[in-house]
Amino acid sequence: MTRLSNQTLDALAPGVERPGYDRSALKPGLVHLGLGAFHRAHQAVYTESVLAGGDLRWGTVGVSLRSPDTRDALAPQDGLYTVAVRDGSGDRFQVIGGLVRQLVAPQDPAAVLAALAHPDARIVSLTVTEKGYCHRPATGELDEAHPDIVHDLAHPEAPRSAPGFLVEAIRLRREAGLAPLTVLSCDNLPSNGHTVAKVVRRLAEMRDGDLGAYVAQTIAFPSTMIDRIVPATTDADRALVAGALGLEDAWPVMTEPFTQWVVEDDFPSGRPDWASAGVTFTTQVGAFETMKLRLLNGSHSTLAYLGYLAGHETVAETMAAPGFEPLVRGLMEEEVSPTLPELAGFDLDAYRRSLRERFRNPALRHRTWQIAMDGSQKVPQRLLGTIRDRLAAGAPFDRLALGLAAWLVYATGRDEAGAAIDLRDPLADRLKAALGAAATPAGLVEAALGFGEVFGQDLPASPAFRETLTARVADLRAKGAARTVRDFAG
Ligand code: CS2
Repeated sequence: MTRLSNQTLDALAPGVERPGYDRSALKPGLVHLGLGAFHRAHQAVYTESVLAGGDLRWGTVGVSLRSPDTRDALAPQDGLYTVAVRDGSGDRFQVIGGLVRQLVAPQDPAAVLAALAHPDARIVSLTVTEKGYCHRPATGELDEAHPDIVHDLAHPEAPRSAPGFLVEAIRLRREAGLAPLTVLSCDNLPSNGHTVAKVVRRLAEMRDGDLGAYVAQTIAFPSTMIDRIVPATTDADRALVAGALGLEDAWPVMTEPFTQWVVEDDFPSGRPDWASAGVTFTTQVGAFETMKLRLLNGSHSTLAYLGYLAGHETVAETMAAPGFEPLVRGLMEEEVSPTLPELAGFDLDAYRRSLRERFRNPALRHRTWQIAMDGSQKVPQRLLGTIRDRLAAGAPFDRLALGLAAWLVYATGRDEAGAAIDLRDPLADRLKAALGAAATPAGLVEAALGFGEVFGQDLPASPAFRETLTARVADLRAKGAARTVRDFAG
């Protein structure tokens, strides 16, 4: 089958949306670090609509920080790829044209720095996942002993980490007298702008005090809340997209109709008119972020660990199993919502309902295993912050504790039948060794609480926390996840 490319765009099946502007006139105004499916199905779609409106300053140079796979798939397609939007009622296909170049950082760090130091560049955005910030999840401080950070201090001209690239790019632009880049984190972290600012400032300061001061005074780090469910693409998805396009696309992205982007408006060097594409600009990003992390991602992780242990492959399958829907509903309504900051005029009830509907989307195969990845980096902002607030209020948190208990069981690296779990986490080896060796629920909790970078100092010192968590681990060990969830629903 013919491959999607500039040459073959005219052969696309009618009904597939495509770029109507002159791609060769695009300027590289945006550099994106972390060219994964999420970016391609979210920020890139908003930007595409700005390009369609005629402002061609905002082409994107996409950078993969690790693997060449995305570049290898998209380069032969001139950077074109498809976003397939799916739910139970139908599919929509859009070919995105805004990606002007794809770079692979480990192969050519100098090319990445050149893109970041290009006079046309204005914004560097990031979807590098939680672990890409090289911070300590419990405190948000730069992990100064992180091997990539140690490397980047020794070899600042050929960085490996996202903070390393940002600091060197900021230095190069300053030296060349260019407009400062705005750094736009689009990862699921609380106050993601503050988080990235903190690590970048610290790293700059460690290189040179003057550069640290320049970062603190000059660089803007707006916070954002980003939301769209984007499961990993499968071969079946590729076949479906090829059928719809009449052309082969080696790496389309699959997503849901829902999309949301809430951004703090702090772009001293300019930005695309994303508001015209549906982005909300507000000073209240923090409240949106907390709401989304605790309701959506907190429920997602709970469904992922419990669902995986109960033998369910996808989120939709998990939602359909007995007890899960009421568990998630109770988690959101009774345990999470009372901890959320006020958002005037926001219909929280409709939001919670739409989340449950999105989790049930039958057209997306969102694997529990995919969401279960990197628990040590996700659990602090998804579950532990909420638990802290519940503890402070003297309020119950049994469902939150059940989700967390399921992570502990999952992180032992053995499922309920004793089979090995493919545990993906930067702390995987340490977690498996420490948790896998525990013989009792209390021992498992004790071993887990030894991970101070996840639990901090306060939670291990709370008897109520230990007790509730131990009781939920005991439930899972005695009855298994499926029964425990069913019993919880009453
Ligand atoms: C998910 C998120 O994989 C995960 O951890 O919880 O990627 C989730 O799908 C997005 O945050 C939705 O916006």
